[in-house]
Amino acid sequence: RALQDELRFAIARDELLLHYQPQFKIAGEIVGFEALVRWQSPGRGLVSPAQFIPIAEECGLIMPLGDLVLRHACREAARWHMPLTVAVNISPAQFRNGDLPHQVHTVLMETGLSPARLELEITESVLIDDFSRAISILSRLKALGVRITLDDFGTGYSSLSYLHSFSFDKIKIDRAFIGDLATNRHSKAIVRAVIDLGHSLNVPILAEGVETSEQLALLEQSGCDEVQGYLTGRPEPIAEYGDLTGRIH
Ligand code: G
Ligand code: G
Ligand code: MN
Ligand code: NA
Repeated sequence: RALQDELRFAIARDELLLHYQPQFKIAGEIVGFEALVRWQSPGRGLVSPAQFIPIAEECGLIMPLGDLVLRHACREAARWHMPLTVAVNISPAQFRNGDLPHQVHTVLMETGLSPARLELEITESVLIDDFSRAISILSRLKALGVRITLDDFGTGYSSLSYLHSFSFDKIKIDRAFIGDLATNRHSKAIVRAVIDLGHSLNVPILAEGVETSEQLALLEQSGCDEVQGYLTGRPEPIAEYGDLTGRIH
């Protein structure tokens, strides 16, 4: 309750900010950034989204919060010197309520960001909720020219039928399988199978949560397309990546 009220004020007082984590081709070329929201609270310090996103989802604040994140990310990316992609996480609640394609269209118009530079990261749970509605929303988003990424793949209710029903532009293997990639032969087998599956479907695979050069080498051997993780770059204010984006603060 208290946190909920604080969060409501935080949105109004502009205490939310975005950190950006770089995503790379396995050979090293930068592809883009994932926007990750943070709450700079006067009382609590820097609060993780793992703490406040679930609360925002429960009380409906995810709608204004999600709009703010999308708007900020697109506005910021439109100013980058290089035409890199920006990936924005979309909560299942944003999918269920409101009109996401209309909202995305409006934000693209207002910010002038090229649709091809925006990637929306969704999880399988949106497809479970209301499958046919979700497919219709995804198709409308695709028609705008934005890219759709399947996030956290391999956790939750991974169903191969989802990959059959919709052409995702990218699949992110959940970091749960990357963490013990070097030590757990099951994780290694799963990661290889997902990469092979992606290639058969013509969908690039990004491994998230890459923390060691050993993991990176194994991913490269397995033919993984892209990587993201603490090894190659932490989530930081975009100013920290000024040399990559051409922005100098
Ligand atoms: O950045 P961090 O690892 O602390 O994020 C924790 C969780 O919060 C992750 O599951 C991430 O996807 C989610 N998250 C981060 N930023 C956003 C956002 O802007 N919107 C939504 N819906 N989730 C986010
Ligand atoms: O669910 P999603 O994939 O959006 O989650 C992104 C989250 O993963 C962010 O909170 C980010 O801080 C976190 N993250 C990014 N890279 C790493 C990493 O190398 N290791 C771990 N443990 N977490 C990471
Ligand atoms: Mn994500
Ligand atoms: Na993820």
